[in-house]
Amino acid sequence: MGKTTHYKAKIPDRDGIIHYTQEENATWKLLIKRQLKLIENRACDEFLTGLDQLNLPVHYIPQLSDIDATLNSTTGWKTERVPALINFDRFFALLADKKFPVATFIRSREELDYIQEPDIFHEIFGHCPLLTDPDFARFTENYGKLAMGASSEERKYLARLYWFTVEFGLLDTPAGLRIYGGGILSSKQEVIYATESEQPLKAAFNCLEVLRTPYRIDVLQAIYFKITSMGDLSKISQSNLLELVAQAKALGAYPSLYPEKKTG
Ligand code: HBI
Ligand code: FE
Repeated sequence: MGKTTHYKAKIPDRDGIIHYTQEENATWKLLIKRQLKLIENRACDEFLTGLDQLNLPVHYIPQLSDIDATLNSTTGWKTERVPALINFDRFFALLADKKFPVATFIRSREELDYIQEPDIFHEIFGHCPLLTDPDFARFTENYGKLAMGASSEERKYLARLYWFTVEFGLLDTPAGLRIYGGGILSSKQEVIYATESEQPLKAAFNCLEVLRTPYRIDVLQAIYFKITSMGDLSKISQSNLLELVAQAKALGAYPSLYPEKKTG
């Protein structure tokens, strides 16, 4: 990992405060006001509860310490300021230590609708609300602990598990399909596409299937996997994942569902 970014990480002053420009705060305001409307009746209850608890500001980019206060009081998690995408070793070690990496830059207006790398809006709005949920938090921590000790070959498979849950997971509820994946919840286009388009496949979550399914990071997803409760995630992380990875490896990956070769 550790792909170079063209964004510049924002560094805190000696009091730990990150100073954002008016333009950067206005970008946050544009993004959060738009996303709050889009996720109505589409985000899962656990996400909405976490969003309420975080009580994110609308007019300016929050300080990580504000986010940490809520995460700490709910699940003992905290954020970890990072410059941008970080490599697998550091990423998994942070999750194992109940620390979620948050890049401190925010996307430019040119990339308002879609940014390939995770900026502060994706990480805070997309991921932090669910880190207040005990099941989701436990899954993420267990996932980090497991992936820390995994080989680079095994990590290729485990990245798919992260991708189809934490990033692009769907929840089948009695009230209908809801979103819990942060990659969807922070995306203007994908919130509607994932819940209303007939185009993507929406399969019941099956860990072995997920581990065999390649993905692409730069397009709308061709397939989503649906769990039926956040408790499913805890069970997944307590199953013998490395055994399933070995089975997935022996069975081989499914053909890519995308036209080109770039898959995860
Ligand atoms: N780094 N900062 C940051 N944020 C992420 O979400 C992230 C990362 N590095 C690796 C990574 N995600 C993915 O490869 C996961 O699928 C493992
Ligand atoms: Fe993410």
